[in-house]
Amino acid sequence: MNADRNAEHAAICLLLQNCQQFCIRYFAHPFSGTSQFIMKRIQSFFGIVTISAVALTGQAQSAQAFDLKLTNGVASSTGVTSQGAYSEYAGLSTVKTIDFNSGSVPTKGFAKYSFQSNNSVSNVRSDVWAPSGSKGEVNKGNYLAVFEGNNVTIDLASRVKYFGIDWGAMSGGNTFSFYNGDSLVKSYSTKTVAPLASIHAQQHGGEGNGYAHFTASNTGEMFNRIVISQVGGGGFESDNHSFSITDPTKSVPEPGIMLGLAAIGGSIWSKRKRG
Ligand SMILES: [Ca+2]
Ligand SMILES: [Ca+2]
Repeated sequence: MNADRNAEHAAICLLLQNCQQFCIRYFAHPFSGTSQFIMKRIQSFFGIVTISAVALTGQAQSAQAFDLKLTNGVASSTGVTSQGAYSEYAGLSTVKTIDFNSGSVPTKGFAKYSFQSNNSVSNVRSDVWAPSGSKGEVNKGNYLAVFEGNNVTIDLASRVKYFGIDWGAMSGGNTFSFYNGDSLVKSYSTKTVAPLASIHAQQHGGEGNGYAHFTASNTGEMFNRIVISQVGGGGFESDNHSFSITDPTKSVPEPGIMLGLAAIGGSIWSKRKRG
């Protein structure tokens, strides 16, 4: 009996957590008024502590290597489509985002940016080569550009599991390197990513654009330094960098998963009414 009860609690905990993350993703708020009322009634009925779901989620998704996924990204949290694509996870409280719209790179705070060489060619700028929006829209804001002979190092105040980046006008030789201190954890180049891009922006002559999500699967792969460099001709254009100490990709289920979890919750609810 205890095992059954624990399984029910675990399923409902997961449902509650995922409902919260669903609301963050689609309503840019942890709970809308209606969903908050429903959540409180469910919690009251089952007497549940939602922290249990965090542990359950972690157990359910563990064996995975350092990963790269490319999506189209989304509009800004306020629906603006002329500032490039943002991470689907940018609305989470655990995710920090840098949009470069101040006109320069941050040199203090959680993420400190520095150019290897202070030539004026690699810089924060605004022009037609800015990474596009999630549907290929022209980005009219400032973005980060790096060219051959230079690179940008991002030093982080603590190790993170997640880095997201609007990567635009993909050119051969764009390179990412992830470090833990001085130890290289992982490296990626255009060759790996460009074939995955589904946006081919007209303003970039058809070059690939997309939102890249880099995630470490365990603490051993966490990183605190990222180097963005350009090998050869062309430029490395990026915008809307997002960082998270935890892995946000594991906390936001797709709508289909939400429906499945809702079905589990409904089944348990019916069972309780009958029993
Ligand atoms: Ca920007
Ligand atoms: Ca480029």
